[in-house]
Amino acid sequence: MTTAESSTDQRLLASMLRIRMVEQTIADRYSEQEMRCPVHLSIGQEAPAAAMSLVAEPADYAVSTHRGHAHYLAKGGDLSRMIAEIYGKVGGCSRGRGGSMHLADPSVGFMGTSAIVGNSIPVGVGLGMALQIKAQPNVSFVFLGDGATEEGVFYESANFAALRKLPVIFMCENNQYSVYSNLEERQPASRRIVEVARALGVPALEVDGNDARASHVTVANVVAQTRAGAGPALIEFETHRLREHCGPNWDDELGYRKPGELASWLKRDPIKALLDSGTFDPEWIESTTADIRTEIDAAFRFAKNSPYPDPAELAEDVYA
Ligand SMILES: Cc1ncc(C[n+]2csc(CCOP(=O)(O)OP(=O)(O)O)c2C)c(N)n1
Repeated sequence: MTTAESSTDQRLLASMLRIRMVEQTIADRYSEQEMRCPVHLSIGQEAPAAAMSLVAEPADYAVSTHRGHAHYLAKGGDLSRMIAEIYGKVGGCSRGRGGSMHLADPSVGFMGTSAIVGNSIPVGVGLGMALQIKAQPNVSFVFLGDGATEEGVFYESANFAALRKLPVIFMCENNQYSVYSNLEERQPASRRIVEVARALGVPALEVDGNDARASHVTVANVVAQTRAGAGPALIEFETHRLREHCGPNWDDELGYRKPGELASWLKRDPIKALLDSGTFDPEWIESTTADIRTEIDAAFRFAKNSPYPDPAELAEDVYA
């Protein structure tokens, strides 16, 4: 079966499996000490990215955060160049200067990620404005976490997007945590992100962010409306990161999660959930995972074989 003939379920599963296997490989090889930048894995949070991957067009834009591997891959970013970037090599998508938190591939509309929480939000809104000025029927996806909605720049950006009816879709992955602090410790219980967005004039929807099908339907509907001129929207995906905030490990022993919380989210793993609720041909799963494994192995080979940037070029492209 060719990709074009694949069912929606297969495309969602293939996208999530690819993201998961890439990040799992990063986690497995991190202790080799060759990836010398911090990594923020989104293992457990693959569904929103996969949903976007089925809907986004190459001419759409996307920006993301420190936790951006999934979004880069889902928007069509080159895997080999992402791994080389994490290895700090010149073949990386930012020529080895940025590492995991500074991924960009403008050739597929993936315009960047940033380590500064909230920093990429106005960039994504600006990209939406550019699309509107050029009367292009495309959208700008702005991935952000629940923590980023606490930054002032979120309010200014959402307000401006609403005021100008910009084609911007705020993809808020609410994993409840900002590093080690639960949303309950950071915001009044009565305050909901969707309501904050609505109060700013941005229509907002909530969806189970571990349900890939529901996430896909929601993103598809919202994108269709935005392409038709409805203006911005926010989608809040309820989800959970299964690994530590920064790094390859599990961290339940730190005790900041509520007792039993991780275990309950493990049961709701988005890949497991889709596998359990769909009918997938085992041979298709086997060949799909084998293809992904081959692609990942080639990407790590490319990264390892790429040279480090020339120290003489250290000050090039630096703006201060
Ligand atoms: C402006 C700024 N403040 C604080 C930090 C430290 N910091 C890095 S990631 C993070 C948590 C962000 O949480 P969220 O936006 O929900 O994303 P998540 O890590 O959950 O994906 C914080 C506070 C930072 N990098 N930038």
